[in-house]
Amino acid sequence: MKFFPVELLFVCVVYLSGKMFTFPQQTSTAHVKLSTTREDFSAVTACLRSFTDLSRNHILFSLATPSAANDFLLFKKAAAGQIEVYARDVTAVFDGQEYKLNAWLSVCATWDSASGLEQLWLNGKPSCRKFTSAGSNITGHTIITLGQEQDSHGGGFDAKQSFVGMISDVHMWDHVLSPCEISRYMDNLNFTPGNVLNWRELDFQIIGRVLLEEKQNICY
Ligand SMILES: *[C@@H]1O[C@H](CO)[C@@H](O)[C@H](O)[C@H]1NC(C)=O
Ligand SMILES: [Ca+2]
Repeated sequence: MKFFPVELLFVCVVYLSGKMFTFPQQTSTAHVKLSTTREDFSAVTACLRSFTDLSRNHILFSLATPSAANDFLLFKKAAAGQIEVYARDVTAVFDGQEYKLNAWLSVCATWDSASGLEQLWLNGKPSCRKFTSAGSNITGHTIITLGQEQDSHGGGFDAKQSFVGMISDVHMWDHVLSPCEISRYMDNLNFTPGNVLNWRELDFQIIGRVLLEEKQNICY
């Protein structure tokens, strides 16, 4: 189960440990759609590992609901070191991030509606804690995409914001993980998998040229 022809719509739940999605070209169509039946979030943690050589704007994680296209979003800006995290359509920019090209990066972002605070974690390092939006939940039919950024619920893609490279180990929780739990994810130790998205039993659809491949282990 390695290659999927272009334009094939593929739906399944697979044990994805040791695997990655490869997004091999810039398009405004190719993406992975992640399914969840959960619809009401008062807090979120999303984590993934990514590998890219893009220095332009690009999306890492896009969660949209009918009322907010940027309900929860991780976005790498073209400006060096800047990563944006949106919650409820409001963004905070995290600057000075060591976003290396051509390397696997571990990225997590948290938000909770009680305080309205977000935090970004990159390769084990926490960011400042910043305010975006408090007092309302992420509510309504949730569509999560990898590879494309949603400007509308499930669509509105822009090739210039697409992701090219590899993504693995995607998890999402309905609460803010403790710093210790985030460190365990980042260090690839035992951690409690996501209760909204769990890479080990991910429910997904591939649309367009995205490949599910084995992660490459380099021998020294
Ligand atoms: C927000 O979400 C939480 C968790 O799903 C839920 O318990 C709470 O009732 C929601 N609040 C509102 C105002 O809908
Ligand atoms: Ca966009």
